[in-house]
Amino acid sequence: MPAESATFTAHAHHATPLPEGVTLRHDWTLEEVKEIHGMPLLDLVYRAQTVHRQVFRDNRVQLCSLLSIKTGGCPEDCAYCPQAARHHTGVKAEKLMDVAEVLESAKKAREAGATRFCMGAAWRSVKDGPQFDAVLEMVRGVRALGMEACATLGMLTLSQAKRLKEAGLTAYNHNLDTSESHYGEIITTRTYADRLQTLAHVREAGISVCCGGIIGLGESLDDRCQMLVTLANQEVHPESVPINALVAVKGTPLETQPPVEPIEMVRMIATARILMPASMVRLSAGRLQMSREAQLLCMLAGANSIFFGDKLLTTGNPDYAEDMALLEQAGIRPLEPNAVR
Ligand code: SAM
Ligand code: DTB
Ligand code: SF4
Repeated sequence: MPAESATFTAHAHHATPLPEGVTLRHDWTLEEVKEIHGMPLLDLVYRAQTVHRQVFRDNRVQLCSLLSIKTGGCPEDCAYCPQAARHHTGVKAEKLMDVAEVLESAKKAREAGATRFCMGAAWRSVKDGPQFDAVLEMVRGVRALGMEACATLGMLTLSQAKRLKEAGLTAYNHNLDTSESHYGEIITTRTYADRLQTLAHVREAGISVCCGGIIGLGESLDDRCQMLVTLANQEVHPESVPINALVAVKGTPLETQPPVEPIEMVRMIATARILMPASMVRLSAGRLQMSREAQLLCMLAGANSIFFGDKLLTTGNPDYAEDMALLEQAGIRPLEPNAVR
């Protein structure tokens, strides 16, 4: 079926049919996933691209902009994170940003071509009160700009998830980060079950789920594949799956981790694309360390979104001009706002 004729929206795959021949499975085994992940690279990329073109229009990548609305001073102990108060990384703890400032930044991102605005807060969990009310205001403001709004604020109760939904939040980002068995090596201040609980609240509130992970934390190939199994075997696939390469920040316990090989990102992205054909797969942190060619290979493997703008939360990202040049050179067009596939 020609991809152009598939006119269902990217965030309501229940209401809208998948193209013929595409089925979503929720019963992947670790063995199967390891086999896919370990295929000869060109076969793997070919299979992922084939799946990709069944579902998505070709040559389209969504541009998302990230903003840290509350930076640093986080009580959690995530070993990779520069914002944990206990790591001495030079990231200073700041207050929650003003609503107006955040919306100014969203407007700039929109003018530069971003269609999704993601707001991150270095919180363990959301507390009801004036700060949460301000975040709800930010969400309304971003939606009023015609952009998709995503937030990542730590753990949420069901009632908080419902309030975010009412404010118009498109998606909530809450990553599993790694496999359940490796989780305790990376974070001790909360459990995998806590993560899954928040994801259930997000799902129940009717917000689209953005959930993925990081490679390069010292995990095994089994851990990487097991994380993908956990993501893909949820009752509904996360609509959005960010794949991050560790940005090893000085002062964190993972500062001496060897850099992730770009080909490992390609394998993760291709496998995620094959397991979750209808989800947005996002080439997230770590692009600064990747060549243009490696980034394009990730897109060939099914990545259809990048963070756009020279900053992630606290670390760097290629600047607008560089990314525009890359997309232009490759003939890739940004997905228009509220895009259909
Ligand atoms: N505090 C909230 C939480 O952890 O759920 C939201 C913000 S937190 C910074 C969002 C995600 O950023 C983490 O789950 C992790 O996947 C990613 N992240 C943080 N530091 C990273 C790093 N150094 N390299 C790659 N990804 C990172
Ligand atoms: C995600 O998976 N990656 C983004 C977003 N979700 C919030 C965060 C990347 C953070 C990289 C480290 C930093 O800039 O502080
Ligand atoms: Fe805090 Fe989130 Fe960083 Fe963990 S990843 S230390 S919860 S900001």
